[in-house]
Amino acid sequence: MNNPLHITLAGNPNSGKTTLFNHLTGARQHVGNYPGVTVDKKEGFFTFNTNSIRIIDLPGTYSLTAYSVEELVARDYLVNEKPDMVIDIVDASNLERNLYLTTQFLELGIPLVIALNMVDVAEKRGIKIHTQKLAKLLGVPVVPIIARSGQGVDELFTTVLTARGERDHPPTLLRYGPDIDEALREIIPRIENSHLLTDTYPARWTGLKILENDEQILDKAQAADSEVTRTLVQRSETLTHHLQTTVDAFPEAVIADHRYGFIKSILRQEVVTRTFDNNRLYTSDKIDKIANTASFYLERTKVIQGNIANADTPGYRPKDLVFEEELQKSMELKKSDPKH
Ligand SMILES: Nc1nc2c(ncn2[C@@H]2O[C@H](COP(=O)(O)OP(=O)(O)OP(=O)(O)O)[C@@H](O)[C@H]2O)c(=O)[nH]1
Ligand SMILES: [Mg+2]
Repeated sequence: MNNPLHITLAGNPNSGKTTLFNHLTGARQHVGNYPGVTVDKKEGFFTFNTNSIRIIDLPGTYSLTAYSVEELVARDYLVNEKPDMVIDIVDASNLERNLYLTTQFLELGIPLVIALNMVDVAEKRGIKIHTQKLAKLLGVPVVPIIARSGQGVDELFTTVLTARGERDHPPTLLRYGPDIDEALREIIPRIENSHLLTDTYPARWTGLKILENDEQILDKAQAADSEVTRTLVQRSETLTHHLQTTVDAFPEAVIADHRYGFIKSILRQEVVTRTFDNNRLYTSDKIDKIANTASFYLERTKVIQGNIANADTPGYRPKDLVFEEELQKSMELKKSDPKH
């Protein structure tokens, strides 16, 4: 018998990954741990139209940085285990925020199908998403589903199998503004020519992560080829210095801004129609906003600890966040209507 097709469910916390996973696998699942960490690894098996499928439920994350163990587990799994297909579970009722992770899957160049979940919730809130338009603009198939009832799940797997059989599509390339794009143009050929981590990561991803000052990638690159890495870090430092003096921001913030810009530019193109007042803050949004705020506390602590711990390290670059601004952004508190 052929090896089962290896499919991975990935997405934001609370987007419905485990609901879909349970719907598909029923009792044919087991829970272990990812190597070396206490993060649950759920694995299960099922058959779809005579295809045996092995499916993994990844931990939920908002991003693919190296800041949390869940993010590291998720991205290490995707690049090391190279699933045949990744299903990105996107919460249709929180599209913009969920697509932030999607942009990073696109950057990672993994084979992707989007399951637009919770369309029932979105519909109740008067949100209609034009899935074909979204698919065309993102360059990946999008299938609406309701994981809780199983609606759309057959179509999702038919799409997954079709997409699996097609030739690789060129990756959707995001732009990050002239300064970062230019730095990438310079460093990507150096990464390719020296085969730096190219067995594991696309050269563009490695380049992006070096510019983002991603500790895990910097350590791996350093161990693989310290000489090439030194020149890449130098280029990254020049970029950081330039962005600090011109726009007072670190490259990772500029990159994040451009990811959101890409998402907004897509959503502006008649992808979403709203029929009700969207100025209400729903419970799940409130919980997520509080969770995001809590993670800023964590981030702030890490920034402080990192700065203290690394202050004597050669090449050390301090990082900072204006906490009040981040808190404000994170909460995005809506002003109440003066008529009320
Ligand atoms: N209405 C509705 N609720 C859903 C749907 N899918 C999932 N849910 C609910 O959403 C909540 C979160 O679902 P989970 O499956 O636990 O989400 P998850 O992505 O596994 O979350 P993490 O493991 O924290 O990353 C649960 O209460 C589900 O019952 C859906 O399509 N419609
Ligand atoms: Mg889960």
